Amino acid sequence: ATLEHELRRALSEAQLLLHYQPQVNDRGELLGAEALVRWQHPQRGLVPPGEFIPLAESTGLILPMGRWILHTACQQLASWANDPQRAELTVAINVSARQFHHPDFVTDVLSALQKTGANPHKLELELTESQLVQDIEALINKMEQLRARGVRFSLDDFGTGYSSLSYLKRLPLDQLKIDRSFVRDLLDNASDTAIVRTILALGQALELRVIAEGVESQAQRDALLRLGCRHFQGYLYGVPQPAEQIGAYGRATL
Ligand code: G
Ligand code: G
Ligand code: MN
Ligand code: NA
Repeated sequence: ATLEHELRRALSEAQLLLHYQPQVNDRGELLGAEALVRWQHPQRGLVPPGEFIPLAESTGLILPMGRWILHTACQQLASWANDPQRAELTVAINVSARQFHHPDFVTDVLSALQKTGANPHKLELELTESQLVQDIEALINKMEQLRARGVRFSLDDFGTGYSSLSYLKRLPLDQLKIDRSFVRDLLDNASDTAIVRTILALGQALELRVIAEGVESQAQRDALLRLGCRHFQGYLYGVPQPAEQIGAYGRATL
């Protein structure tokens, strides 16, 4: 069977699952998690998204897959809402360009929220710069419709794309995610330090929260903190993991 055929079957036979990666504040308190899709393949084992998301996008399978991801992550939010230990957690979802630009996107998000009873204020949608180069009026309009219900927006992999600053200023965003490529060599690369400092200053000027991705060591975290970063995600705090493990130790400092 071709990979496309297998991917279709993955959807109908419930072989997809979501893992969640912790996001923490400067005190190491768990604030929420980013949902990351995995494919539990009957023969190949756990297939990472880098190996099937591009195919899902080119075949259009990303549409039903994206709806499943939205629904499942919202179900998780609704379930955490009933657990005193996890009630305040947020969930971030990666939205692909094709999914976001589909005419039904806003309706799909609202329907996932309504069907699951998830709190829209706890839902964050991650967009990447490359998907923002389209019709800006239509883009802002979609974002505003969802923001009116409380949904928040993050700009993922920030710094790796090519959005102009004037463009960025117009977008109704809530958060920038510093791409992990800048965090990786932060400790010994002066350019990366300057870039991170600039992104943090930009966040401050535009009143956007900034979270650093790919934080793997305490030294990286300390350097980020000295530069003024207050939110972190990365292996230092946890790999993407099954939902049951998220917050299993309460809001204990990670
Ligand atoms: O988890 P991992 O590092 O392998 O993810 C690789 C890439 O796949 C990342 O760029 C991530 O944004 C993307 N990805 C992971 N989960 C999802 C998802 O649920 N939807 C979309 N559209 N992309 C995802
Ligand atoms: O593109 P996006 O930011 O959505 O992708 C997140 C991806 O980054 C996930 O696939 C996740 O597995 C990976 N990731 C998360 N934390 C770290 C980290 O600390 N180091 C590295 N190298 N990758 C990470
Ligand atoms: Mn992401
Ligand atoms: Na990213």
